[in-house]
Amino acid sequence: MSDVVNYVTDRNVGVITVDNPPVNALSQAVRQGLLDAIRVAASDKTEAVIIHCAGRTFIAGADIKEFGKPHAEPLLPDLLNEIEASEKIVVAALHGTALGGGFETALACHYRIALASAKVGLPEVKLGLLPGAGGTQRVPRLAGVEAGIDLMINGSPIPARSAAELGLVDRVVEDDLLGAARNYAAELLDRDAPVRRTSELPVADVDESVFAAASVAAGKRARGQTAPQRIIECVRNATSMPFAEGQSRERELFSESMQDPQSAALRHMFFAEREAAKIIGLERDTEIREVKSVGIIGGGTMGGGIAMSFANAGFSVTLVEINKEALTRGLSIIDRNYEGSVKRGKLSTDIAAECRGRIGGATDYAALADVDLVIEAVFEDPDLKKDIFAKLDKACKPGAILATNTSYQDVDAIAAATSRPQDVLGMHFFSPAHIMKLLEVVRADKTTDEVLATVMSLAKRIRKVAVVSGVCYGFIGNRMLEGYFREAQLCLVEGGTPESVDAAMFDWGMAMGPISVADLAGLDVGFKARQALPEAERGDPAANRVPDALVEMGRLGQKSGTGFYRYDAETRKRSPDAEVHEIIEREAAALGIERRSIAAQEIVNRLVFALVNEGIQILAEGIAQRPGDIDVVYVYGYGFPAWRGGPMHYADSIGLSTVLARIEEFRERFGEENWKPAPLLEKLVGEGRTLAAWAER
Ligand code: 3H9
Repeated sequence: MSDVVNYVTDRNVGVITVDNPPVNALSQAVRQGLLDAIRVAASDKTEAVIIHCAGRTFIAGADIKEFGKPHAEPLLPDLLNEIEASEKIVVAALHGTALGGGFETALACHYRIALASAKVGLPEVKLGLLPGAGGTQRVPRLAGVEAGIDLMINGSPIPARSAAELGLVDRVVEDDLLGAARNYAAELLDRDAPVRRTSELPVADVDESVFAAASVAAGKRARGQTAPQRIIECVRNATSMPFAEGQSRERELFSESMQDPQSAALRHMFFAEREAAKIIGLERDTEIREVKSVGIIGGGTMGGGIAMSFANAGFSVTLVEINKEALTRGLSIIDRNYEGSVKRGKLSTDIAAECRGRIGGATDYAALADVDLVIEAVFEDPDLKKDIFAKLDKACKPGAILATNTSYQDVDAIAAATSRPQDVLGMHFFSPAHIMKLLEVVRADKTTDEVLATVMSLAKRIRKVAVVSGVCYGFIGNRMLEGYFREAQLCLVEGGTPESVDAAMFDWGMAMGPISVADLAGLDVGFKARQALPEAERGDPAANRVPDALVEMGRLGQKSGTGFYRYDAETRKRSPDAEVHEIIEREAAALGIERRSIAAQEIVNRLVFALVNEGIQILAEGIAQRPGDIDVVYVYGYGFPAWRGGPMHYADSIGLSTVLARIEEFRERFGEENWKPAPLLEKLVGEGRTLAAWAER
């Protein structure tokens, strides 16, 4: 029938098969193929039709690559309305992930059967969109208003059985989906089941307050985002308008979302995340080493979290500490973390016990003789790290990959402490490592392609989003943070307060303000890192005055109960501290700074443009492969709002000339030391190009 949609008849049943790898996305060809097939089925001798998919999944949604291009007929909502209007029973047979427009296709069918392993969902919200092919109108008719709003605002897929409980799926089977779908169709015909059109079902009444409550909840959960509010409006329409009117309003709001810069940013993130996994210059078929067992050196918070990440993905893990006490302490932190995961409902007791059972301990490197990968996660002491790598070189088998979790140190120097620098690289996890998604993979000078490719594929197995970084102080993320934190501290002494600086960034969309982040990380961490550097490299002294003073007073941040804020011992809730305000004023006076009122916009511009400028420099130096990689680092590792697309996409979206103009203004006001535009930024503005265009070189 077509390359991507096939139609065959089997006695009295017509079977439509979509076959558009990799995920059966609804490209124009698929939509046309489905329309042709349903029209042929309408006029042949069959009595019922099954829609199913070849390959690994049912339709995973609209083809995101077509977004932003002119609409090509047939449009999905029209196609689905025609499927629903069929006079013959249409059964959708679901496997894999039936998502977005794919699940909407299923909802337009009259009955749905699914494999128990299938998941269904409407993830459009994650792309800054709403279900635009009748989903907002059909879901409330099947699952009710509250469950419907929840499904669409949450965006995460749910298992077939949960969908069946909600009324979104009619039958769940363990295997032989197509056989079961044929039997189901036969059964429906036998019992003269009606052509059950979802659009003709009523929507259960709900109190108006449900929508207000959902709107407030979405405002909190998805702070700053527009799509959830549009979804709620659509669902409210489903309760007050006839289907056709609700659907036409859904189309208008879908178009609005598509034009919204938030959706452009989130779609950019979707592709950036997948592109980051690809290493420029590396063959797709680069051989990778088998990794089954992992050794971790250091049982602190970081080492423990890394151990859990691997154990949770089925690897056997050996945690090595310097003595029995330290090992017991390390393993007990892991125990507590697993207990926490069970309490929060993230893992069942059985699964947690199974994962915990994969982690063993040792106090001797001899225990690492046979492991395939070792990750060193001790504190940031370069000599200690080199010493450990020299020992690992002796203890580990040939071919074992040796990785350091350092946040700042020179991975080339660490590799040089071994006789096998080709097997050494950085794996920089983010705390808490069993929860945070980001992994910076630091490619050292001599790291082989095979080792790099192995670690990138491992990252996927432990469900991390990996980004490759070259070697430099702080790699991509922490190096960019330096200017961001510097400006936060300068805004403080120039007239801000911890509260005003944090509020400016939080309201702009950051997960946490920079001052709270510093308190969470521990003020002593930055302090020690500064002390380890020659004085000339410690950064702007004006930016260090207040944090240094706090550390000297024993105010180390959350862990000591006081830092820039005061923390409740039980709840960890923070409150402002007048003493800190006094310290800030005192240090400002000592620096001869006349404090002034600083607007939130100035705070945002100074912090964000410092990030952007350094990011562009990192690109120019080839430390990051592409702008999207930096965006992935910031969204997954540093709480940058995904709906702003990461710092590089954000810079492109507001225009590089605007970014340069602000940086030049700051250079005038605050001096060249801190505000030197990246030469690549100046070049691109001169050429009228974007970072995205530059990346396509
Ligand atoms: C929508 O449906 C709007 C409608 O409501 C209304 C319309 C009017 N399109 O993730 P993977 C590519 S909005 C195009 O690595 P996995 C992906 O880029 C859409 N391409 O695999 C990658 O390509 P490459 C709602 C897509 O097994 C390859 O497929 N749907 C699409 O880890 C493999 O992807 C969604 O938002 C797409 N829709 O996960 C679902 N999806 O190899 C988005 C994937 O060149 N997709 N690709 O890098 C997903 O969540 C995951 O891809 C999925 C598979 C779970 C399906």
